[in-house]
Amino acid sequence: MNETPKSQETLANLLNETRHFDPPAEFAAQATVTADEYDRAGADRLAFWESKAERLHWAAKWDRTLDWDNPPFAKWFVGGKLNVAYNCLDRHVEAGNGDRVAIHWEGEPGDTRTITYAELTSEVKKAANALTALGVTAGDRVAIYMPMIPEAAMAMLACARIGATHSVVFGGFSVAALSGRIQDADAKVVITADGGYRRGKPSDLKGIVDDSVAQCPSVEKVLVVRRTGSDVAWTDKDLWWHDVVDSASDEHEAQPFDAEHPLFILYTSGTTAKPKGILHTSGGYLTQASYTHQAVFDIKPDNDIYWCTADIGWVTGHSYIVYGPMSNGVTQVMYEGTPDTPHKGRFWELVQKYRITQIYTAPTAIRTFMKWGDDIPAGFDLSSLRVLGSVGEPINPEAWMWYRKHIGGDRCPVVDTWWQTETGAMMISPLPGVTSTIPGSAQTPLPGISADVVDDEGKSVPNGGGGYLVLREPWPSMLRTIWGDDQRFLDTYWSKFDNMYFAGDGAKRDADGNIWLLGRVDDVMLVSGHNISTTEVESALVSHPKVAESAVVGATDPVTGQGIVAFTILRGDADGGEELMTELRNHVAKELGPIAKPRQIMVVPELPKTRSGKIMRRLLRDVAENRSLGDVTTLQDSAVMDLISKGMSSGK
Ligand code: 6R9
Repeated sequence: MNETPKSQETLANLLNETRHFDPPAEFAAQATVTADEYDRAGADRLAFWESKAERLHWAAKWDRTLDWDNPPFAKWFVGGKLNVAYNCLDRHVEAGNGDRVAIHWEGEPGDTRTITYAELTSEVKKAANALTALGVTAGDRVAIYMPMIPEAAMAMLACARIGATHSVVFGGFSVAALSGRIQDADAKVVITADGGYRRGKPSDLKGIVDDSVAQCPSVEKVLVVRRTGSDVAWTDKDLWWHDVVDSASDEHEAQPFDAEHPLFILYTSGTTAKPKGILHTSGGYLTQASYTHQAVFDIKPDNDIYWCTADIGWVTGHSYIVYGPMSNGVTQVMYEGTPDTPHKGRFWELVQKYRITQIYTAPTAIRTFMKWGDDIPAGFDLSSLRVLGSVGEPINPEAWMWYRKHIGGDRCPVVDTWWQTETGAMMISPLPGVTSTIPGSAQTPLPGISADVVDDEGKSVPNGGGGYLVLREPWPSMLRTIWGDDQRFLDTYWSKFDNMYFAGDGAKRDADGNIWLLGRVDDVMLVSGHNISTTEVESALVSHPKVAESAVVGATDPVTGQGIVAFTILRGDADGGEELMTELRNHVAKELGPIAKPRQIMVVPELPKTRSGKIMRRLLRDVAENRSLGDVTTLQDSAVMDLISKGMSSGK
């Protein structure tokens, strides 16, 4: 009972996954990226990344690929100069592709806009001129607090074009979150809108900006896009976007900036502490965002219609709505609203309408679609789809299988992509034309990436072992520091192990060396001396046909140290009586072994999630241990916690 916990002690089940899916022969035959990329990257990693940097336009070539003289402070493509916005816009127009649609935008109420690369270039040039006229110069910070409208991407690209560093704050965050982020970055200008549509209602963005700016003396001007036409209060710092941008000149020559010029700051909230301003720079970031987007989605800009369902306020929106897709010159769909407005088939209606070829979404969305039922996607023509991507959390094997079957028609490769705000771009993922995919595993570091799973001492674990996910070598799109806090950068990521980046995620290797992500190490449970990952117990529950979604936490237990408590959403009309609870507990024991049998299973209507869809287990631990709730400011819907706590106290 009192054995010392070892990170390499693992449960067997996820490693026993025997299902795998080879890329279809026709897909492999036309794939943009082939198996030899791994060989080339393995033979000479820096030469490989140079060849990927060469996919971009450089005004001056670099003279050193990587400067790692002062680790962990990396410099990539040293001496090189480029303009990130030029790479995403003008060069496609100059290559004769100006008439290609850049964005098919769909508003939640059903209004649409179609914007070509030529039009987008011209709008961004105007916005760049307008920002310059407002006194924004290279190196200044600009906060962007916007709904999912094309102007959000235009604002980011206009900043990039003039070398201003953008800090996008998710348009659902509070005054406290927005003002804290504006202050931390000392932003000079805020770009926002009068509102945006979510679930049929206009959101109030401008009011939150007003209250935030009142606490932020650094802000000189606020630029407001008109989206909903709602009445908004007006201050002497405010300017309408349509007044200053529409009248600006559409002539603007992009100046090249240093490869290490700061491109953006993006705040990650972490669990409790002050948000960390993750700093990304230009040349290395764009190189990896662009290459991974092309390789992992098999992008063919002449034919594809790509759709990433993330919000622009998250890193996924930065790298896989703006910089990756636009540097590749592909056509994409951008959607303003929620998946159930006005009906639960909205996503699939969009796939059918635009003949979408690649979709990139999150496990939380996939599990929600599973819960809503197979017949909803079955009512739409999804035959245009070629590749299905997942990001944000470990994807349970059953959710992966559902995605493949009901969305991908058993035809499309599923790519589970592991990465973080800090990594800037994808790090571990199958390649759709190369990898034989396995449900639930992100599998293999991408070419040029050195990921590993290590034990407490930092030694690689053998196949079959588990431990911590680390990155052994610097990568082009790595964070450069935490804005204004180098020491915190060192402490958070580089102090646990020597010369390795600590990602904060637990992971395992299966018998063939495939990597399985097991969730944040803070969430790992310790039951009778055994480390058990929340992900594994959740996946075991989701593999039961009556369970749609589950979140598992360890609650203090006088006998076992921690006891496993599972919060579970049932599928369709399943009834959550005692009998089913016993069946589910036994199901987990059968799948994972008796040690993983939950002490208690609670049926709940919803789970607490962050606004980017990650389960907030910390709050469930508070409920399971009868504590008052900790910080709920990043919660998507705070009413959810009342529902869960009520169910708990009535013993349901
Ligand atoms: C891109 C993004 C990062 C954390 C990361 C991990 C989890 C993301 C995942 C995944 C398992 C995947 N995560 N992708 N876990 N499999 N494919 O989500 O960035 O918001 O910074 O979150 O998300 O725990 O450490 P970010």
